[in-house]
This record gives sequence, structure tokens and C-alpha cells, in this order.
Amino acid sequence: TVSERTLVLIKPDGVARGLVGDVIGRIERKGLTIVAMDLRTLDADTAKAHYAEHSSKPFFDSLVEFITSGPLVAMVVEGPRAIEAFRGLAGLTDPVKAAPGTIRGDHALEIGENIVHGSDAPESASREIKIFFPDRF
Ligand code: DAT
Ligand code: MG
Repeated sequence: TVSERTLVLIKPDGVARGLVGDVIGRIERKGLTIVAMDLRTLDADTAKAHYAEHSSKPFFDSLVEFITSGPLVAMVVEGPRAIEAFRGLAGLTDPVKAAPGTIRGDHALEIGENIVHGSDAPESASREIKIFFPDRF
């Protein structure tokens, strides 16, 4: 199978709660490869660019506030069907609906604090990877 890349974020809640190792372990055990990784705190402009598709949603301002609230871990993850594979590890957006055994299903209850981000399609993956790692891919 041809390899693809996805942008994964361990959001500020995941970092603050000490879940970096758990999330990275799941990615590695699945057989995906981390090809770039960085701990950083986003500024508001970068956060708005990343979540541009949600700019008209009622939760946009709180989403930007949350994602800039502390350090996050940004990663580029590679492997066969990596986009769908990581979305499977993450579970559904609403952590109450996310199945136990998934990152969100095991660790979260609030939709606004759901531990991880993963790109949802090849176009969004390449757009998001350019925002986070402009000089590397
Ligand atoms: P996902 O992160 O699963 O791709 P999304 O792209 O629909 O989900 O939304 C991006 C993030 O925005 C999501 O991880 C959490 C937040 N969010 C989504 N829907 C929300 C809602 N109804 N209320 C509050 N935050 C929400
Ligand atoms: Mg999304």
C-alpha cells in the first residue's frame, strides 16, 4: 500500500494531563511512523489558520482559545492509510460517543477537550502539515 502522511496534534489538554506517552505509544504500536515532532505553543493566527474550516462555527473562539492555551505536540505521522488509521485510534469527535479503546474514548468526556487532532482527508493533511512544518515537507 502507498504511504500517506497525516498531521497529528496532542492538544494542550493531552500534554497537561501527561498523555503524550500514551498517544505516541498507540501510534507506534499501530505500526505508524512519526517522521516529524515538535512541542510548541501556538499563536492565535496559526490556530485560526489550522481551524479555518470552523471559522463560522459558534465554538470557534473557544476552540482557538483552547488550542493556544498551552504547549501541544505536533507530529507528522506516516504509513499506509495513515489518515484513516489515526482517526480510528482517536475515536469519534465527541469523546462520550468515542468507543472505549480509542484515545478519546479512554481519556475524555468534553467535546472541546478531546486530547488529539488528526487530519480528515489528504487535502487537509497536506494543508495542515504545511502550516506546522513549512520547511520540512
Ligand atoms: P475532529 O477534531 O474530530 O476532526 P471537527 O473537525 O469537527 O472534529 O472539530 C474540530 C474540533 O472542534 C474538535 O476536535 C473539537 C471542537 N468541536 C467540534 N465540535 C464542537 C462542538 N459542537 N462544540 C464545541 N467544540 C467542538
Ligand atoms: Mg477535524
